[in-house]
Amino acid sequence: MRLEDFGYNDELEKFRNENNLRSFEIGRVVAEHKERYIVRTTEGEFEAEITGNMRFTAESREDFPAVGDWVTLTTYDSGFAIIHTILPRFSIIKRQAVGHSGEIQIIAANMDYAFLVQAVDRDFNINRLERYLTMCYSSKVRPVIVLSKTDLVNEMRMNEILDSINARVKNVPVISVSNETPKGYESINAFMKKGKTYCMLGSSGVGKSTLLNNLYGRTIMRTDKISESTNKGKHVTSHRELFILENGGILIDNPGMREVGIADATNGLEITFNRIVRLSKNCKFKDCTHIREIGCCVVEAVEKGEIDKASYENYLKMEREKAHFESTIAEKRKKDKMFGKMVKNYKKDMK
Ligand SMILES: Nc1nc2c(ncn2[C@@H]2O[C@H](COP(=O)(O)OP(=O)(O)OP(=O)(O)O)[C@@H](O)[C@H]2O)c(=O)[nH]1
Ligand SMILES: [Mg+2]
Ligand SMILES: [Zn+2]
Repeated sequence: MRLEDFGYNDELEKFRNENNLRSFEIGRVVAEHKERYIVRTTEGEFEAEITGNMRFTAESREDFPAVGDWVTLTTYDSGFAIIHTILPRFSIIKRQAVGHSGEIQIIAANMDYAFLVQAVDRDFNINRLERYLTMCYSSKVRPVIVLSKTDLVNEMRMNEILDSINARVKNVPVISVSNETPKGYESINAFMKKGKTYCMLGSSGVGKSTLLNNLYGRTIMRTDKISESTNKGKHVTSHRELFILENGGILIDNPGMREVGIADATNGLEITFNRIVRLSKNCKFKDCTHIREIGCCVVEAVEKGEIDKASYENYLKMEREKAHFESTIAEKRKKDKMFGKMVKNYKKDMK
């Protein structure tokens, strides 16, 4: 295997040369199991750990390798390797982990596209789709909507779903597939490009691993039927892993997500709700909340039916979450700073 087959490109090569990293080997993180990484190089697969220094200087989760990362490493004949540096990422998908305030989870690094997979039988939810879109835009990853299990609904329902997407989502490709028939596979295969990296995001049980297995040509990820009692997926996939498909594309399977929290939504909301944000620039008040102010262009457009009301409500909800997230982060920074000062003063006093 050549590095290019795994998505290696000129920019990475340039960085490697400019930073005198040629003495190390180079590889891509293809899987992660609790701080142990599987890294693919031209020589094969290695089980790797990071250097003590990297662990010691890490300030956040982002300073650790993630699936999709390009890293420099030293490999040993035993199949073991040490990771020295993470090459700069051109994109990184993160989200706020459920239950922990401010805790960030890295989903994947260096993704070109994200397949937002929703099953059309009961999983389809346009509000959630707007959340995934926001996550993609703030991560600099291009979104593609993949509607799965199309064999389970009739044409009328299918058109209803497509119409509801068209009403609220602009400029995002939509691919409909069935893993059973297998309708839509030619579209997916035509869409995927050699050397580009794609990841699948969606709820449990929507058919992500089934799609990966079929595109790969054999069963490499375990799948399971959805629970009869809850009608939901059983969270079968529990880790992230990257594979090269027959069509040349590189695909990452992900565990199903329970919730899509809005973490760092910089620019994300502006792109997803681009019409609303543009209109809001003309509101009478600079700090307009677009709820009940006089001279609010957003409310006016909603009342005139120019903006979908449900989309507007989803926007307000996500804006509130973003504000909340930003204030917890600011609070945390303040505390860290205070702690830093305390340590400094302590050191001074010791002298
Ligand atoms: N009818 C139908 N069933 C499908 C389709 N795709 C997947 N399934 C079934 O749905 C169930 C769940 O599929 P998985 O591929 O395991 O789902 P997943 O998205 O990987 O789920 P997690 O790993 O839990 O996130 C399995 O029983 C599949 O056979 C489809 O297109 N049509
Ligand atoms: Mg799965
Ligand atoms: Zn307004």
